[in-house]
Amino acid sequence: MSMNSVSKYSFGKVTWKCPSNIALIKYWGKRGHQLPLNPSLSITLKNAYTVTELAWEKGEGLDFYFDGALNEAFKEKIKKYLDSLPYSFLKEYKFKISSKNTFPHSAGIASSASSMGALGLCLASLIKNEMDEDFYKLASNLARLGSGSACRSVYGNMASWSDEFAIPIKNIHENFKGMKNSILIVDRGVKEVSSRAGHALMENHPYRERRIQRANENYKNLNEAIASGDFETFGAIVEQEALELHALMMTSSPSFILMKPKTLSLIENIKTFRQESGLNLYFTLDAGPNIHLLYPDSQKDKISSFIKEQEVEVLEDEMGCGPELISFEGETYGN
Ligand code: 2P0
Repeated sequence: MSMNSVSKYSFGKVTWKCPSNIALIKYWGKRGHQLPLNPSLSITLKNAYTVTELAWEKGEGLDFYFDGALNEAFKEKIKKYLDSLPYSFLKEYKFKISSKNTFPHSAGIASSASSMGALGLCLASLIKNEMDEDFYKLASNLARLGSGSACRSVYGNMASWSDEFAIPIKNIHENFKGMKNSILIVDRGVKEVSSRAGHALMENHPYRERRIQRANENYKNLNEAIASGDFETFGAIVEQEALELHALMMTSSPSFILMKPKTLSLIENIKTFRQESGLNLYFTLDAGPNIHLLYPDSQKDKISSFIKEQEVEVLEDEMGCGPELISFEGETYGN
């Protein structure tokens, strides 16, 4: 991928819709510049997404609107990000970015994944003029430089990430088509320890090397389960990864705990329900206390009564088909 591409557009605007994603194999810890310690794999969501419009013209400066209002805090973050990108010609543009999410900021859904995914796609539209396979690699790379987990959001269904950009998972058994993701909201509060700080604590973590091995094993076995349609093996690996992520947090120095008592009681209920019903109901956790339930579309009716009994707020989501280009307008030089 050329780092010297120059957009042929002197002014224009582009709008992308990009969903969030939930990791099944967890990215936890970095190497080099925004590269992951271990491979990760995620499901792209459908209902939780960001819509971002990027408008540009010759000049300099940046305005950032979030939910229709100028947002200085986001602007500073995005300015740093744009300045860090290996495309010096971006400095010749004045940008206006307008972004909105379908989900509340503190709902326990990773907003950096969909928002940096959407911005990465917008920038890729400015930099590269053809939406081929390389376009998505470029968008994924740009998203990664903003937030690691975002690089997986530029593809539908499932994606994996181990280097500069994520790639789509090609071989997905039909048992996983339309897989549900119901998010049980345990706590909407702001996390006590950010993911950025959590990643940094992997640097000198006592289980660092074993974690890298384990994630690689889990990654390989999960890919096989996804290809063969083995929902039981899929669920066992996914739950193990979720708990290992939180075990890594608990064994960091300093240690931290993001689960709440309610998280643990819900996990107990899920396990009991699974044993008693024989249904394929599994959970994963993000870097927070909320529970992401995963289950086949074909079992949703029986599982919905279990969910209701938990008496918690629920956000309904499912595996989705990925980002969408909403509009593009560009004027070429000399026009
Ligand atoms: C993931 N998480 O794979 C893991 C699992 C949370 C738990 O990636 O510093 O916001 O922006 O690259 O992507 C959260 O970290 O971190 C995360 P940055 P990010 O989704």
